[in-house]
Amino acid sequence: MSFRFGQHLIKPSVVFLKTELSFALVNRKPVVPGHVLVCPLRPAERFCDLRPEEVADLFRATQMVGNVVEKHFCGTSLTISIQDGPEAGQTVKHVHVHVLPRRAGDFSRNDSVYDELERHDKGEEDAPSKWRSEEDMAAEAASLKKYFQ
Ligand code: AMW
Repeated sequence: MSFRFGQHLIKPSVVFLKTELSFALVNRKPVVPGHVLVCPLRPAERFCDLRPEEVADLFRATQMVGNVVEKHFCGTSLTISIQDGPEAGQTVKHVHVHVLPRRAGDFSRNDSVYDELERHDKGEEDAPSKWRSEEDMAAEAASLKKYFQ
């Protein structure tokens, strides 16, 4: 069974967590190592479209995923971000929480992470040649899945 992520159909091999109402997948174009996405199973477009139980499940899943990617990628902090609507930089019309492990010095200007989030999946930056291979993504998902077993 594949997962819907806006216009994309996501293979189960790149999904590393499924809860009652949410799922988490690895990113084909991560801004930093371990940059993953947490989404509601129901393809709602905007954060305000989520039901209270979906918000609760999404944020509990985000908390668990944050703990895991921070540990697995040897981070010491997290950037957690939602681009909610096109003017906020949202390209995939399905609510998703970006979770990025952070370390000292990973960006020379700390908040440049937000510029990168804005840029990384638009225009030339989103060329298929810049995406990770499915094998690479599936291997990362398999490593992350182990934390939830
Ligand atoms: W948005 O700009 O809509 O806040 O973020 C979309 C995110 O989804 C980006 O990080 C992008 O790299 C990622 N992405 C888009 N399509 C896929 C896909 N098929 N598999 C994995 N990640 C994807």
